[in-house]
Amino acid sequence: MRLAWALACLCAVGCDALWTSSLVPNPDRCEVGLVQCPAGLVCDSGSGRCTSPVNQATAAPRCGSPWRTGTDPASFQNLSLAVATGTGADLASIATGDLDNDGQIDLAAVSLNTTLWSFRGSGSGQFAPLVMGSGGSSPRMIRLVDFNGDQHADYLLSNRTAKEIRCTLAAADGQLLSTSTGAISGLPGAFVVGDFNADGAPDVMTTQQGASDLAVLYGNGQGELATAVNLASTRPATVLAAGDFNEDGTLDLATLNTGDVQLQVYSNRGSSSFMRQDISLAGELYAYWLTVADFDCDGHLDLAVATTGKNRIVVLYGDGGGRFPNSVSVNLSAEPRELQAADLDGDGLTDLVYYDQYGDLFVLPAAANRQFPTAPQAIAGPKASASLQVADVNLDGRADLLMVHQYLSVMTLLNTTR
Ligand SMILES: [Ca+2]
Ligand SMILES: [Ca+2]
Ligand SMILES: [Ca+2]
Ligand SMILES: [Ca+2]
Repeated sequence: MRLAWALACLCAVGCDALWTSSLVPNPDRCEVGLVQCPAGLVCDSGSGRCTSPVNQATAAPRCGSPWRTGTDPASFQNLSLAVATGTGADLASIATGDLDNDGQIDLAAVSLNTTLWSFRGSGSGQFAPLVMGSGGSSPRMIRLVDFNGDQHADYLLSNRTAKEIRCTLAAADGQLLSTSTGAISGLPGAFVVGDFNADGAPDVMTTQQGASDLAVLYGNGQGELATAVNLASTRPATVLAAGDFNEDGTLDLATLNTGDVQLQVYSNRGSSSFMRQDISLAGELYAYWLTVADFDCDGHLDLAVATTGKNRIVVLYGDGGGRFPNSVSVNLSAEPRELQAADLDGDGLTDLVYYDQYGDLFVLPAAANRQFPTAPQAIAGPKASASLQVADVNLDGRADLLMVHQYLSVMTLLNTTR
């Protein structure tokens, strides 16, 4: 942890560097807990660079140097965290972030009975209870993002029965402070956080069931969200991912609606204007999930889409101009569900991880030249039921996995790849 492996893989990105703390400090280089960043910046553990809190959440994933010492497939150690949710109160969503600003990754979870829990990370992959509070009516999704720029994460929530996005500020010790809400026209489904108007403060892009399909809520940097702006000419969506696909410096959006055979890419033209591009998934039946990363190390963001019916993962390679002219598809053994990207086997290339309709987890390792030479590799252990996340919870430079297990507990899979 102290030396070479202190760099983390977070937010579905690959590690891009391997160095030790003995190197000459570079002003924009950092290591979580070891080399501090200047005031106002935070250490992006994925890249090892000091960055604004907003850009940390949306920085383009990169390919990087290998960190493994052998050639074995990715392997994991199971750690289970029981969460007392109460009868019938399924865990709905989990999120990671540093709530108490101690440099360790903390965990938050919400269940359908309105309860919000947070857990303090020990740095070893274990979590201890930190705070319990209300997540509002029937929480659906939670994310941890610093919404008021005080260097520690706040709670961002959507609910199944309220036409709003909630932001609950956290104190320096993770305790819940004030809650503000941003009104939207329909019920929120998925949302994604990013700086869509490039003012340095994080914003929220959300779906709205039963209303104009997508809306953006601009953050004021103080922990408040402005009333939503409905986007014109959008399509229904169930999964959102953000990235600068045309490399013009503005954050764009990719969406899919589960069951469609196409996805949408929205190029951000500023002033809440987004130009829609429909991308047909030729030869597929139903799109289910998507994630964003640079899978072929050409510096351009790509899209990975999980499809059902024919049960495949389709990787669409971006050209850096907002188009995705080439693709590769991989056959799976069962229907995929949630899909995430990270370098899980430590070879420097960004891999895919997903769970299927049975809850079984698989890693699909990437190789050079857009190859996926092996079939998806099953990860032995408990089954996943929701909210698959990637974070380096023990800060050893290896991307770990977190997920809801049987709607009752949070399963952490520590990456033990050598
Ligand atoms: Ca852009
Ligand atoms: Ca690429
Ligand atoms: Ca890899
Ligand atoms: Ca780790």
